[in-house]
Amino acid sequence: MKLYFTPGTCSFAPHLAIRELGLDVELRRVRLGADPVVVADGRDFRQINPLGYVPVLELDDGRILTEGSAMLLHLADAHPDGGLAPPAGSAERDELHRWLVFIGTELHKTFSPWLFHPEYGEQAAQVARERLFKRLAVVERQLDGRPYLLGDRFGIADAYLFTVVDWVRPLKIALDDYPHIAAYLERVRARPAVAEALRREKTP
Ligand SMILES: N[C@@H](CCC(=O)N[C@@H](CS)C(=O)NCC(=O)O)C(=O)O
Repeated sequence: MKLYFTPGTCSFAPHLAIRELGLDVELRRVRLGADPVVVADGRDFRQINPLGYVPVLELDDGRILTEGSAMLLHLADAHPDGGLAPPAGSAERDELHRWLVFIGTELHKTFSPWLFHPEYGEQAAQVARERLFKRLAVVERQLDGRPYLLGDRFGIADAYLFTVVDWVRPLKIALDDYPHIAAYLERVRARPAVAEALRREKTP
């Protein structure tokens, strides 16, 4: 399995799930931009993902998966003993799907591109921040009394939530009004798999 990734981006979510599951993976670093390239060999990354974005997961059978949530579900379902997702057909699984879609559409795509690209202008960033705060309030309520998004157990939704909400750090967004989220980020950050994934991304 190969993971095309860029440090500091949403590709950390499938990477974290891979480390939580203790799987082997070859990391391929991608330099994003107008002409994204695979750093190791200078290949045009659009040959792998025509839209030029990470993450991309290349499976051992040669299949290429794009879309982080699809990768997370694939990883959890291929390794059910890892306990990163509730079984298909359960009410908990419905909740997982709901949260993955919420994180992808309401959080991830509010943070990025609007808060990371100054070229959109301060007005767009302000609208995005207001949108984000309303959505963080929903997460804050969910985390009240729950160590992880779906309850007592870390799962793939947490890999994704941690990855995107931790962008408050580079963006210098204070979490004073969101104490449960702040505690949650530290709880997830303390997991050995996070340290392992960060270490591997420095020296892939
Ligand atoms: N829908 C994709 C979005 C992935 C995405 O937004 N990737 C960002 C990094 S967080 C990226 O590579 N952006 C560069 C670009 O779009 O050119 C997914 O959920 O996997």
